[in-house]
Amino acid sequence: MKNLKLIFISTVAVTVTLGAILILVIYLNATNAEKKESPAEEVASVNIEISEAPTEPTETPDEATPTAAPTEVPSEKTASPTPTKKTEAKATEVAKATEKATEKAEITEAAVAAEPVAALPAGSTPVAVHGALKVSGSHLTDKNGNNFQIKGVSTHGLAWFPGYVNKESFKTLRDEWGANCVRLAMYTTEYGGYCEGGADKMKGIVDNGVSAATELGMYVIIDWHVLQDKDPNVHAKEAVAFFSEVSKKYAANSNVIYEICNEPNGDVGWGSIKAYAEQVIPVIKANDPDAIIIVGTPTWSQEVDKAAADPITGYSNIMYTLHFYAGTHKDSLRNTLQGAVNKGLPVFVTEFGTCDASGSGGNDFASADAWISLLDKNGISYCIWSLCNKAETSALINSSCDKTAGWSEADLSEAGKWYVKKLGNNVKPGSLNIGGPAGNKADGAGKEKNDPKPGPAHDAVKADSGNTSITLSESNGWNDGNKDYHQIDIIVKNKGDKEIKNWKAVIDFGKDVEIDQSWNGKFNVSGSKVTVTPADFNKNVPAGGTVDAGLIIKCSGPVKPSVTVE
Ligand code: IDC
Repeated sequence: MKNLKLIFISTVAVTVTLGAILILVIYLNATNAEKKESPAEEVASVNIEISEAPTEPTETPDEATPTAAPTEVPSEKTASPTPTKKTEAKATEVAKATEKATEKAEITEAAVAAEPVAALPAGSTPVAVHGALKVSGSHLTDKNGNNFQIKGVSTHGLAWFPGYVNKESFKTLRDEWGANCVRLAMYTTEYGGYCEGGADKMKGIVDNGVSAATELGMYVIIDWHVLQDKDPNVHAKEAVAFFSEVSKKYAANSNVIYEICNEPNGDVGWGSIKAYAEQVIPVIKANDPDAIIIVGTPTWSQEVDKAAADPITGYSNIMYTLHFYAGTHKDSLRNTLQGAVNKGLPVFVTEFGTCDASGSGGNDFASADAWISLLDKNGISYCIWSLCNKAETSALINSSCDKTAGWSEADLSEAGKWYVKKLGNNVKPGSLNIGGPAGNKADGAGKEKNDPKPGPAHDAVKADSGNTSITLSESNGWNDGNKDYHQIDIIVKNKGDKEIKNWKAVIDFGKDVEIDQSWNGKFNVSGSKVTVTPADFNKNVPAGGTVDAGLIIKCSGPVKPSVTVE
């Protein structure tokens, strides 16, 4: 009897337990189903609103304007991304969509955020720990299958600023800034670019960059920097040959990533870009089947939605480019990005700036912060533009600083300081080389050794008199069909320990020149000579201090200036 009672009680207990488990399983399934469905609903609503934000090339102002001067490049680029009336009218909706997108990112993507570089064991390197990367869903994972985010720095055009492509430079980025990658921006055209006779020189600089990054265990992106040529198909043949060569050469380097067209623009649509990519990708894959390849998108790499609607199939490890300049591109483009990521598109922000799309103008750090938090939440990799000391807002190094490595905080531009702080986890406060060893001087052996001086560029020239030292360097050069333009940066340095009360430089260009623009000084031209005296505000140079001035001259052909200090 006792036994029977026991059996009965046990049976009831087992039945009740099984029932409870069954109810629990049904409940959990239902909850999961809801979880899976809700993002889809949100994606749909986000997409509807995104479609109102026009980024169509057809709505851009005239793009045929020749880019005679660097100041004109910006206007062309700013033109397209500037919100049109239609976008403004939809601003509230777009803002709402972004809120939704961001909320969603918090819910579904929070786990994506990658391990900071700071977590690396002492003495190790990013590549030693993370090895060959893979594309997994919309982001990268490392050799251990963990989410991984590249946070890197793009060089400026390799032809303009080759002095920063060296091990010391990259080491500072790795150890003091916390960057794990360098992007080598190799312009295809402009300034003696790869397709304008610069192929051998460019390959040499790329090789320096890849070797330096490899020795330091950093990732490195080889960027085929399509810009003025607009349509990557224009130089598809050269691209195929180039990528075939480099992918063979670096097949064993697990740190090399290929970016096959920086920013298609003009009226080239996704279909043509895809067709171009489908020529280049198999060539790289034949040498390096697991290579990560990043493909640009229409309208200066903004239309990732087009790629999301029609991605490249049949290959692993393909990613798509989105570029933003925080002063120009805001909620509308952030929405486009989130929409594409929600559809599972692997996006890589290989280039962004904190200022406007011209690379200059003011910084918009509030917008830049919003961008970075969106990228971090989604585990999207990024590189900032650009590692140089050009007198433009996007340059990360102050134009008065000629070091190519070991920068102190004071050597960094506002954008440079912001980025180093952004990489925050990685850089301990004060670990920047403040007052530490000087890097390679841009006017010294360090730079000249690496500087192949393509196109109209010339060596930095320098003259001293007493404690005044004046350095000239050509930071930009272009041709408008009739004349050659040369942008010459002038740095006046007081090497002494007493204030200098006045200064004067005489530059001889060796041929007749005209002045197109000038800044921070008074300029007098006579034949081949330009006399530079201070503006009213920069006559006095404090002990150890510098003054920046500069000019753009017009003439025919290259120039080889010399300078004397008077
Ligand atoms: C800019 C440089 C500037 C140079 C110009 C033309 O900052 O010094 O004169 O190119 O070559 C991009 C491009 C990038 C641009 C940058 C800023 O990828 O090459 O660099 N930008 O205009 N896309 C959007 C902005």
